[in-house]
Amino acid sequence: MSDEEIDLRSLSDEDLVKQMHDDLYDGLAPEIVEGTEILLERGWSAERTLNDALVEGMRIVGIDFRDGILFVPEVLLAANAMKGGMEVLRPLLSESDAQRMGKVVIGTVKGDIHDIGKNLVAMMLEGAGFEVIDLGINNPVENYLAALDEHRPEILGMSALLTTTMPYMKVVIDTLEEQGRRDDVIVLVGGAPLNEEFGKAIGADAYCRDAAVAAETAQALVLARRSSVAAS
Ligand code: B1M
Repeated sequence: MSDEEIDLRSLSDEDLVKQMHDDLYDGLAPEIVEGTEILLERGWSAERTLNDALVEGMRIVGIDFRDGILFVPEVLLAANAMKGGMEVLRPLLSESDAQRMGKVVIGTVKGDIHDIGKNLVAMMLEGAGFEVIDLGINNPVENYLAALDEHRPEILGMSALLTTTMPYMKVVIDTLEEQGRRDDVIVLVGGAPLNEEFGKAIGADAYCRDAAVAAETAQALVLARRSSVAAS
């Protein structure tokens, strides 16, 4: 039976998830959308669907990309399929009963065009009660500064997926320091090549391992800042 003929609804949960990994690998967006919808209909949470079906599928793509088995055009198709699934999950991940927490300006740094993880973080922050201003990809420091002036957010979030672009986060933080504006905003950083130590070394307020941690950290740091202002 060819892939086109597989009836996704006839598969068990386990086989459907495996099939979705294959479909993501093959960049089949309509199948990923359908698979995502089926898992939700079967009672899977948005988080489980995201992690087990989509993020895990993209992890497999990443391994073969690294090993030279997949190339940029194929990975772009996989990314497009992943985004299709994320759009199905978006209303669930960003729906919020939480109190309004404030604003976040977020963007991928200069030289870097990866945006899937950043988009997920933006969705989860919305779900945590933040208004999110998404600057997109490839942002020079000027973009961040202009957005801070325009929106006066509580939080600045930066994403980088390349070891060659992650040092640019320090350029942004150093510029804030030089301009005497560093204390105006909580700076959160994330992306696959980063770690806790790097976050500390560049002077960020926190490194966030994933989108859920980013949302929790953003809430915790905003609440802590509010209570310290109230106490002073
Ligand atoms: Co790129 N790429 N890529 N790529 N790509 C990686 C990152 C790589 C690890 C692949 C590999 O070799 N295994 C490798 C980087 C190696 C390195 O520097 N260490 C790499 C490379 C080398 C490249 C190119 C240089 C390839 C080339 O042209 N020769 C090129 C660079 C382009 C550029 O940016 N200038 C390139 C291009 C691309 C595509 C355009 C084809 C595509 C991007 C499409 C898009 O994003 N719209 C792509 C993809 C898809 C990947 C992989 C396969 C998947 C990334 C992804 O979306 N992951 C990736 C391999 C991998 O990471 N396994 C790879 C899923 C996503 C949910 O996870 O982004 O980690 P992630 O986000 C997580 C956390 O990191 C965190 O939360 C997210 C959700 O839980 N997080 C944050 C992320 N940002 C945050 C911000 C925060 C907080 C948390 O702010 C507060």
